[in-house]
Amino acid sequence: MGYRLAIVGATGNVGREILNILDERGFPADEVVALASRRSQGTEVAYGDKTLKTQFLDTFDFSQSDICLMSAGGEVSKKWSPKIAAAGCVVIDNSSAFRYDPDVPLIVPEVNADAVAMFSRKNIIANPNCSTAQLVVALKPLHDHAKIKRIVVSTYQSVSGAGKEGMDELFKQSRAVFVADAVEVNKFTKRIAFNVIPHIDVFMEDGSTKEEWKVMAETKKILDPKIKVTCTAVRVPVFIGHSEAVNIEFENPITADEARAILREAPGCLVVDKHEDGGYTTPYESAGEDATYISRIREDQTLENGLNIWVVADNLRKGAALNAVQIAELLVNRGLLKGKKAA
Ligand code: 11C
Repeated sequence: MGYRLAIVGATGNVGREILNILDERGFPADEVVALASRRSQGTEVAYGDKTLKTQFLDTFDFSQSDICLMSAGGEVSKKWSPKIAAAGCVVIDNSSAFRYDPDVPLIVPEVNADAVAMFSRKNIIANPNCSTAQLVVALKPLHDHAKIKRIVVSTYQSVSGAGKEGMDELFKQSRAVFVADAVEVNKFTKRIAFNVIPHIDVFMEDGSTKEEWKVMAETKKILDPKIKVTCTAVRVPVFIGHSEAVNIEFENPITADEARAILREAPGCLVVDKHEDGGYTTPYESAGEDATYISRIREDQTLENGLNIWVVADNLRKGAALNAVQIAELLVNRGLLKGKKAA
């Protein structure tokens, strides 16, 4: 028995990765349809050893689909997700359009799988921001053990978080620097090649950026509203893989050795933490991998119960496509799609 899937935004960074992951994990799909805007209609995308020709989103009949994996940006989601959901197709939405809606579950399966049950209120499930997904995978087992009071997060986010245009800009600017050409700035606010930019998404009234706000709001919604979160989000000249330096203050005592042992057993986590040259994970090594890597686990001597950790993951996979596919698997494994259009 399989399911009918529609992938909206199939030609983008995340859409292509969703198709790869569905194939890699052998998702039980009887049909996978790639959908895109009129501009990308007809573009071919790979799904395992098959090639799918993208169809036009606006004329597709979603009443025949079981799950729509939506990754075409907030505006497309706002317009289309409620219509698709009303046609009886469950939407797994990768944009921020519905994440903060109390009637929409925001799911990271390793952390709050049970919250998926409320999806039927709107037939929409939200996928978190990439920097939040990897963060909560690492925090959840530590929170269960020693109760987190406050976290201070600094992110080091790759350019693929800003889509293919972000990757193209880093590539073109790096080449321009090497051939002593003029460096053009289009996608980011300043040159990203051989630089870092402390600004992701729009500015909020209090001086923080929307990306920083998302990390705070989403961590609270997924993990625990009582945790205090402060974040500085920075774009770095890395193609794939977000990194985070996280300072954690706990209610109860926890040693670095205990944290290491807990994280070694935790779902989705992979501890690489040797106190020697190269005994940690960098974003380059995380690209193409599913795990959330945790390194540099150490006690913070300036706090009563404090730890520092370094968290790295492939932002296109755990931060987006993989998490979305894991949500689809959750729906299937819990029998939540039964009685719909399963063939
Ligand atoms: C970035 N985290 O790296 C962003 C991309 O809310 O899903 C994902 C934005 C989002 O630019």
